[in-house]
Amino acid sequence: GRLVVATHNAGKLREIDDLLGPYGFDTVSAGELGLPEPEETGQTFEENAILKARAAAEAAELPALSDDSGLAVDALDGAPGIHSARWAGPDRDFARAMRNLEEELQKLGAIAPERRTARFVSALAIAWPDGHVETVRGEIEGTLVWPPRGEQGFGYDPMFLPEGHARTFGEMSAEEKHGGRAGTDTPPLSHRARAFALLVEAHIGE
Ligand code: ITT
Repeated sequence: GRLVVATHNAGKLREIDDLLGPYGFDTVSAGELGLPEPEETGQTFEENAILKARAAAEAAELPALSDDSGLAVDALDGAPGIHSARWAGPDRDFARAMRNLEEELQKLGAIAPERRTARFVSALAIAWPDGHVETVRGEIEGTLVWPPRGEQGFGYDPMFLPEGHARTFGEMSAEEKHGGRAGTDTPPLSHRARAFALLVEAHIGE
């Protein structure tokens, strides 16, 4: 059936469309529908994901899938976390956001990889026009490198080296960042792909 992908972030939209590919949804983005961006007033990834999915489902009168995500840095007590997009300013300048992040780490003397641990978090929410909503969460652990490496992906990807891997998300193709498809023997890799696998298991099915 028809499904609204409730995001205005082009990088995310590409990944979600990829991940949804095998399930035969007829997707339309919040941007294409001209839906407004609700204010993200929640205190958690899940609360913000729910706000976005519900707003889109009600406005479009269709089921809607949203993602609220971010980078939680241990040395910064979980910052930027739910504020990850806002750290990039109104013009969404992630080169600057990454420089700011590195400056904060330098101030703390966080040079050794053990002091530069972080995780990406993705909360996905799927909401129906009647207000019913389900959420799942995926996470991936890694360390932050400097300087950033790679031109692929989006946001903080060039700084994020996933645990057990030699290349940053910025150096990985979309396929490699996703890892295995839901239902295959290879496990999902990225926070978003991991959350998506849980969503498929619990709420989309095959
Ligand atoms: P929507 O709310 O319209 O979906 P947004 O960019 O405002 O778009 P968020 O509030 O969830 O979305 O912010 C998440 C930010 O975290 C995003 O802008 C990226 O900077 C970062 N982020 C999330 N997932 C990421 C990923 O897979 N790779 C790199 N950065 C990521």
